[in-house]
Amino acid sequence: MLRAIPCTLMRGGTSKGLYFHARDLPGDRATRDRVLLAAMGSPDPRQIDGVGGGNPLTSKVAVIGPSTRGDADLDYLFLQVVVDRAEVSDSQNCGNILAGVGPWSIEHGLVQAAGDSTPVTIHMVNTGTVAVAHVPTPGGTVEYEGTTHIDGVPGTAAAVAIDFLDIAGSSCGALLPTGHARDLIDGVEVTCIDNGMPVVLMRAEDLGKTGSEAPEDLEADSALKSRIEKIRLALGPLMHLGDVSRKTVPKMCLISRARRGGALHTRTFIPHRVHEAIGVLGAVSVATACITPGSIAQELTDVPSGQGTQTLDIEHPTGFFTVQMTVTVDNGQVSVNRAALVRTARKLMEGSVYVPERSWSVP
Ligand code: NQM
Repeated sequence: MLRAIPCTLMRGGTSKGLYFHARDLPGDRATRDRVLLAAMGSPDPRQIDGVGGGNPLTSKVAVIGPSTRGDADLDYLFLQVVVDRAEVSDSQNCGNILAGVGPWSIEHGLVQAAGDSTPVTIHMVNTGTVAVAHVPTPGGTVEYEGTTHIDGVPGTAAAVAIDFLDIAGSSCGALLPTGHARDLIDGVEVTCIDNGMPVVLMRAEDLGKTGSEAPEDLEADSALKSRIEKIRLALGPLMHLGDVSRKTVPKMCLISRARRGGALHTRTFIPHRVHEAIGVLGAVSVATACITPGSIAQELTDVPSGQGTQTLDIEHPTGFFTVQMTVTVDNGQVSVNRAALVRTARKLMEGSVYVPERSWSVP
């Protein structure tokens, strides 16, 4: 017997996943995870028996429900369904899947459209932080089509502008989780930073790379991957993330000087596959590192670290990710009060995902 679960397949930014109403999933976490593994087809590198696309970027889930706090319109829990292991992780947030949450919530009656652009205040449950997404709603309905292009997605769509407020230390408790702007781990100088996403920056050249290698070439380098994983595991506890062997954070970012007029060039391990672009909150953390005194990013960028509003283009394998930040500097301490960026989203399919009835029954 198969059980039908209502959901929507959507592209959010450069990611894709299933969007569920919280009431449609089992309340028990272990059962919920079994159901999501069955829906996506994990564990299996091809996810052939499910709707996942065989890549972390297409094996994602948004669970959306009424807000549990007074300052938000709704709750958004992000779940990463691991492709090749029977694991579902809530250890990270996802700013790309976030781009579809506002449109989905308006279309599913959780938020009323208001004028040509509807602001939706979203409580991001994974990190306890808040984002405001501005959803185009001309004539009171969500508009997905438009003229905005984001790198990593062919064509154009309607812009969803997103503001992040006060996201420093979202998972690690502090912007610089180790207490320093740089650390030496396993002979490699790193900057650990969390402005929305825990990220470890490493100079590509310190690991014998130029920093502009193709993602598949980096993934094929098993010696490099082992070295990076060793550094990641050592930094987990120092970044207050504990044992990260089964977590999808921190992300590991190889940095080098900009090649195309941007602020910095990047290749990001998320953490075992290499991103075809860069994550949203990952990009915000990297942009923040560029203006953080003493970080290894600052010495590789020409971006000045000063007060006010700055726009940084982070270079990645398929283009640029533009982050606008409002910054204050106090006693040499940098604070990003607001980070703003633009994404697009698209509703792809709506209906039910079918899972074996046994995945829903508690063993
Ligand atoms: O950093 C990939 C993505 C992400 C996460 C990852 C993201 C973010 O591109 O906010 O969007 O780093 O796992 O969807």
